[in-house]
Amino acid sequence: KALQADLEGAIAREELFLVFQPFLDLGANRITGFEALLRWQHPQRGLVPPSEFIGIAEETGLIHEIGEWVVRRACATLSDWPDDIRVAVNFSAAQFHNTGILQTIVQALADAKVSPSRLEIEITESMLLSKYGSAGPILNALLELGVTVALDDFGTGFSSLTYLRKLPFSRIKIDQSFIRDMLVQPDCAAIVKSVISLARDLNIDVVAEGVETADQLEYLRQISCDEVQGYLISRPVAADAVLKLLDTKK
Ligand code: G
Ligand code: G
Ligand code: MN
Ligand code: NA
Repeated sequence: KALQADLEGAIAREELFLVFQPFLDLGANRITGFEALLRWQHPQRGLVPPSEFIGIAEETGLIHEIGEWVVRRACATLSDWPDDIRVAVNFSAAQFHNTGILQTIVQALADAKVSPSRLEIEITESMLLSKYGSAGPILNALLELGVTVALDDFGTGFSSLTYLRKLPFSRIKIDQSFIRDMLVQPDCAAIVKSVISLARDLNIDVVAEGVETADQLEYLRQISCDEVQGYLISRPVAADAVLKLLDTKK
């Protein structure tokens, strides 16, 4: 309850900020973009992780105001980066309940003067299942503008392959639990390999999440995974460290 009251004023008090975690393209061996991850610097509690406040934001409806802030900040930050770098933003199902989200995204892109093709929206499987039936039309309108959509945490939801037919996803992000176990559980490696092969046939790129070891990276390279993300490449970094990271990893 206290946290909820505090969250209401968090934007105005400028306590929210974004950190950015890179995607590394294994073929080109270069960083192709960054996922924006929300952080809350609470004056007393310190850094509050999204797992502790996104749920509250969704229940109270604050997610609309917060989500608008996130997309505007992500686009504004993106405008300082090279043109061939994208930004990926996480969305909650609840945000698509508000049809104003479409106009918010369009305006954020226009104000930042960045091409829609440089913005990616990350949604989860469970989102496509949810009662928020308005997600489909909004996502389709965004796709028409050139915004891309990634299916996040793939494998953790119901993982019906039907989802892959519902929307022209640009990317599938294989959940980090699979990457963690793939070198110790043969079944898990089989799943990762199959997802990559399926995605290739569907002309969808694959990102492996949560890559923490050089062995995992090498294996993913062998099985032709397109992109990787994880602490091995970089932890999420502050906005002002992004350009430095692009320089050092070039
Ligand atoms: O950064 P971290 O690993 O703590 O993120 C935890 C969870 O919070 C992830 O599932 C991520 O998708 C979610 N998350 C991070 N930033 C945002 C955001 O801006 N909006 C929404 N809706 N979820 C976010
Ligand atoms: O659900 P989503 O994939 O959006 O959440 C991403 C979360 O995973 C972020 O909170 C991020 O901090 C975390 N993360 C990113 N890379 C790694 C990693 O290599 N290992 C672990 N354990 N977590 C990671
Ligand atoms: Mn994500
Ligand atoms: Na994910």
